[in-house]
Amino acid sequence: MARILITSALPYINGVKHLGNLAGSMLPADVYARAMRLMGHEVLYICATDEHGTPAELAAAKEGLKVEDYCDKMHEVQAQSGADFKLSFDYFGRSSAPSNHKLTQHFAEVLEANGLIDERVSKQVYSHADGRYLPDRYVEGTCPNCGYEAARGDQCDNCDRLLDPVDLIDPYSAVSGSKDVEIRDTNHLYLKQSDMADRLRAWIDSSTEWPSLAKSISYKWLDEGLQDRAITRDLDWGIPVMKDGKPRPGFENKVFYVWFDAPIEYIAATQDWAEANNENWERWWRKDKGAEDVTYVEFMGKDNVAFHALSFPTTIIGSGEPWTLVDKIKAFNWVTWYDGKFSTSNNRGIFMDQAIELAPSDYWRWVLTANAPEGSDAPFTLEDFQGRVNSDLANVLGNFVNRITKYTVGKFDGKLPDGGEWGEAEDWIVDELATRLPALMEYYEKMQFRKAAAETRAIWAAGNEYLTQAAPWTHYKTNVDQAAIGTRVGLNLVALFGILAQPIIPDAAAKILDAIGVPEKNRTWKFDREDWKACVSDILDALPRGMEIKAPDVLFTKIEDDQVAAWVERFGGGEG
Ligand code: B3M
Ligand code: ZN
Repeated sequence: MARILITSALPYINGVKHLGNLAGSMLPADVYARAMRLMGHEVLYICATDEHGTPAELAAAKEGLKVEDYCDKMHEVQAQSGADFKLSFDYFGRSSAPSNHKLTQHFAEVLEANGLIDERVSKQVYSHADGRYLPDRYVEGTCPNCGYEAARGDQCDNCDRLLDPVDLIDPYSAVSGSKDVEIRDTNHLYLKQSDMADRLRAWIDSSTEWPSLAKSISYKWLDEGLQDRAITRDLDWGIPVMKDGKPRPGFENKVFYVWFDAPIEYIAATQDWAEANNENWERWWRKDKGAEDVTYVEFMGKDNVAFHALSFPTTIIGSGEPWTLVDKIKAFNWVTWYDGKFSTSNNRGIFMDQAIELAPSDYWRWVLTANAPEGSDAPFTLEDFQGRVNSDLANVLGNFVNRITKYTVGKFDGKLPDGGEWGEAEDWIVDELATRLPALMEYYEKMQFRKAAAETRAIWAAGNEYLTQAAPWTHYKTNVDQAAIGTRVGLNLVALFGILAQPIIPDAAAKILDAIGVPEKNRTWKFDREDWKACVSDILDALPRGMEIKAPDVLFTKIEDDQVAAWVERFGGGEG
């Protein structure tokens, strides 16, 4: 049994997330957390809202709210979305929490003591009209890299290049729109990432378990030459910059940069989890206090890799303290809305709060996992959504479960039948499962989610094939025993399908397992991996003969063409 710490990138506070955000960090982290728990590992899955920085301030201003109030409100909204999508966080924290203030200030202090932070004069955009400096997203202008005209000061949405506001061509204030801006000198703290480049490269070289996307992005950054980064900003909202327990002189109107404090929140949220649950956070995060055997896995979209593979490790390693360092980074490409971007302003794409009104969370979870943007960007289309729900869930899984449970209720009095001889069809399904089940376990362990979903579906399809071969319904009149074994194995397959479906479609899985009456303790994935054939044979005869089973209520409702048409109308479709 291992101990696995899982974090997913912290969703920005500035609005409900769209399906692409969900698919590229929180959902796969949840699926992984659930799978690892089923395997019997001790799992801690931590997430939080990312509440600082210009996105929060801008969004609050737009709603006419004080930023604190805006964050209170949106934290609740996001926590609700997480619950609606059955994201099984052990704790969903807030980066504005006092614990994160304290810890962020602590890291800054030790990094400075270790010579990894220094104070430098830096160039900032100052707006006369607004009477203030304009950090990050407070400035917009033309991207120096690709020429996109509405690039934000921190990053270009068109080419994804990270930017410094002073690099923008024709900058203007995002607050007032004013072009009356100038570049002024002001002091900021810098994290000396360049000093750490060699150590980071050696560490990444030795980190053999990172999936390829995160690794290749990290090397790209290292090869381009790691830059030192300013970790403070001219803002009011955020974590104050201190020195010897007092506001740092010259930094009274500055706070830490959101990207400095956000990853530290992974630790601070664990502290808050421990506090709330009478648990011990150090055994997850301090190698000197019991965390030496923790495997730490981070989930995120590809634009977050640099911060997690280089900046945050600079904080962790540079502190010289025995903190847990990430072991595996699982990064994702983008989910696109048809062949373009999700966009709130252009009304393209579906957001989490809307999605949950249209269809149950399992439907979205299934499609977004089966179509996870792993090898490349993956388009989401409503037509594909309909196709996968109707075919994979309703036809392949739902029909199987319905057919065999209803048959049992009708022909065997709702009891798991005894009798019958093991035959060719049973040998066939044992062989099939004895290769597919270990493959499925491996896909989960390697965090290959598309393959895990495809294998799950293939196992359901094999069940259908088994029923075709065993055909209990045709044997019933002439040979009840023959019908009995087909039905019995079929019901055991239903139980297995429910057990295997839990990480991706937890609600439907629970419905199936409840109907079959599988007790909680038997829903795990503690398979005997030494001998898969024996293990599978046991699985197919696991339910006690004579036990009472029910047919579950309708598991999946098919999505009709006119529903899809209405959704396309509302959310935009392929034409955009
Ligand atoms: N909030 C960026 C994002 O949502 C950021 C992630 C922080 S993870 C520490 O893409
Ligand atoms: Zn650009």
